[in-house]
Amino acid sequence: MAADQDIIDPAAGNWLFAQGCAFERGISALEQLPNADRPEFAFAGRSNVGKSSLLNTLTGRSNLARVSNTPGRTQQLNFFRLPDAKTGLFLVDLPGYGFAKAPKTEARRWSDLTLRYLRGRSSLARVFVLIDARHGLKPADEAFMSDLDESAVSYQIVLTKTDKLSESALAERIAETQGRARAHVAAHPRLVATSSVTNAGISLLRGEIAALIDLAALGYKGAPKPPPEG
Ligand SMILES: Nc1nc2c(ncn2[C@@H]2O[C@H](COP(=O)(O)OP(=O)(O)OP(=O)(O)O)[C@@H](O)[C@H]2O)c(=O)[nH]1
Ligand SMILES: [Mg+2]
Repeated sequence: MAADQDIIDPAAGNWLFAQGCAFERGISALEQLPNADRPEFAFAGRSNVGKSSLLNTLTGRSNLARVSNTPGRTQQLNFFRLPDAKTGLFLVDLPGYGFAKAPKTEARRWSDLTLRYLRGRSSLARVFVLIDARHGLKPADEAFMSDLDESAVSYQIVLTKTDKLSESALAERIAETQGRARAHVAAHPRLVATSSVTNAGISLLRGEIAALIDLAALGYKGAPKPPPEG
């Protein structure tokens, strides 16, 4: 598959995420969306899966996106711009789904807004669907992924909290999740296994984003070339 031939360059990703990041706005209605004038990467997943933590770790900012022990904390679509100073890309922290304790009407309102955003956003480059490595794909994740399949919104699975698993349990989880993702037409074949505690997979995930961006336009010169021999 062509996607497997993509070249992921963690160094380019690390460069991109060293350029500074800032909060753009939080929205609770589609009319409040920023202009679709740059590539956008959205982070979705069940409540408490670690979306906000992952954004903080990616950007190296410990409190850029709010992290909470209280599921359902992120109730808006929160936009962050990267780099801060130039037009580069948007990162979007989405409200979590599958949060049983939220009032039904409110939960439905958030998920309606999120789905309408995902289906209609022309500048959306990729959705990262975060899955807790301890739990794997749950029915709510499969349902969300099927929604994205039907709307032809391309997404990539990112395992979170891999620090909570032994190496062998993680290898099993990766194989199992990848196998099940193959049944989903819009799922990217590569999976990224991450931890916001150990930083595992963080440079790789930055590289996935950098691969879809015009880095030269942001001033990236590439890795320095070794001097010619002789
Ligand atoms: N061990 C471990 N804990 C993590 C990791 N990432 C997040 N957590 C913890 O998981 C809890 C939820 O993290 P959040 O980042 O707030 O999760 P969220 O997906 O943004 O949650 P909502 O906004 O409520 O949907 C917090 O207690 C985090 O400290 C990780 O990689 N490893
Ligand atoms: Mg959050």
